[in-house]
Amino acid sequence: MKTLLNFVVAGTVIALSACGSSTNEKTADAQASATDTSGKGPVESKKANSDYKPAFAGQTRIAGVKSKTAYEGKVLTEALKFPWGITSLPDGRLLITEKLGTIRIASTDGKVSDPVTGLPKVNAAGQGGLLGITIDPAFDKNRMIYFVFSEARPDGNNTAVAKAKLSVEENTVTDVSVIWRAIPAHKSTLHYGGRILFDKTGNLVVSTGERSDLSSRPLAQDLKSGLGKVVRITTDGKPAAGNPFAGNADALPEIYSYGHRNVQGLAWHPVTGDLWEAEFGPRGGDEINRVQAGKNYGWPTITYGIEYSGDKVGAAIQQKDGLEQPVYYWDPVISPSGMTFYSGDLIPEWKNNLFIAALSGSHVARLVIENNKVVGEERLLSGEGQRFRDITQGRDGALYVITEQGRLYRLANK
Ligand SMILES: [Ca+2]
Repeated sequence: MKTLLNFVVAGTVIALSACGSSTNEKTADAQASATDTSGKGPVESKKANSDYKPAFAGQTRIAGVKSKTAYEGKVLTEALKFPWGITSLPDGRLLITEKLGTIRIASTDGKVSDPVTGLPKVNAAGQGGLLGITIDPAFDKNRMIYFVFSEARPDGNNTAVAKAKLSVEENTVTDVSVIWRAIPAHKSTLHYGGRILFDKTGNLVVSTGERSDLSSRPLAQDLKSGLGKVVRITTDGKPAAGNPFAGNADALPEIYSYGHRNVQGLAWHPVTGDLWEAEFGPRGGDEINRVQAGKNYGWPTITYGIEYSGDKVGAAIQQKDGLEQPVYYWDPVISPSGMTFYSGDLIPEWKNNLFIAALSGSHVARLVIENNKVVGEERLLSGEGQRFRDITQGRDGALYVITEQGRLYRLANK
């Protein structure tokens, strides 16, 4: 543990590279923006790991953009311990998971609660632990929360989803039940996926990973496995109605999309209603995808990355009929974890942009998106030296970002 964590700097204001005064833009249209994307080089200047060519112009290293609005990232607290997932409570406070198996509630002025008790035991080895979290749309009435965690099983570990009721006093949870598990369990502590969101129909979408090993990697393509998938389930963990493989005896009916490597980012586009995801590639293959029901996102058959050893992945192909191309990819990687679209009013020029918490990239990526394509990229908070783990839009229209080192930032206009 870092002694730095004991040094609380609540209220510290960190001025960022904001330029100029507030923009005069009144609104940012759904699929169009006033962002100037002309004549600027990409934000990435490092050499790529591979010489693979993108499938279309702009699929990687798009033109850089710079926010015109003066913004700042304010450190609200440094008292969190390896936070992993963040979501808003109805009153605007923030519900935050910590990897080692705790949940805390933070106020937007940086006060952090004691850990909530009663949670199931998590297997926090490697990349595991207590992961993504969301609240019930009717939380005000039922106080139900839903979370993903890595669970030790007799025959290995798996990604599991549980629900529980947060006590009125907010110090404990009751009625805990595990509602879904990604089968099969596997003896690995890597690639659990772990995000969870409600969809408009009141069902849950959950992301998993393929557990990293060469032996489990092909299960991303196996429709009888929950590994390397996005699944859509009811709040009781049953397959949701209308899923693409319903009635197919050769597929798990909870599967929504497949061929994923390790999905730690899920977000709804505020205008189109589409589900978007971010997944970790190998060396040089991080991706953003627009998730459509029943589609195959290619891993490990196609990828823009190479093995960490420098070897090629499989047959070293990047494009194949029937396999979806990523909307965008990074080489070198940024390690995209949690993400959210911005739909707030505080910074109109950010409306409908995608914000991604990057771990190894040590920044928050801002992607300007038009017609389902990335047209501009900016790196925010890149001078902070933090590994960014998750980001959510608060009820006040600001972005709240957590870092592996334990910080909670409020990212908004000055
Ligand atoms: Ca892919």
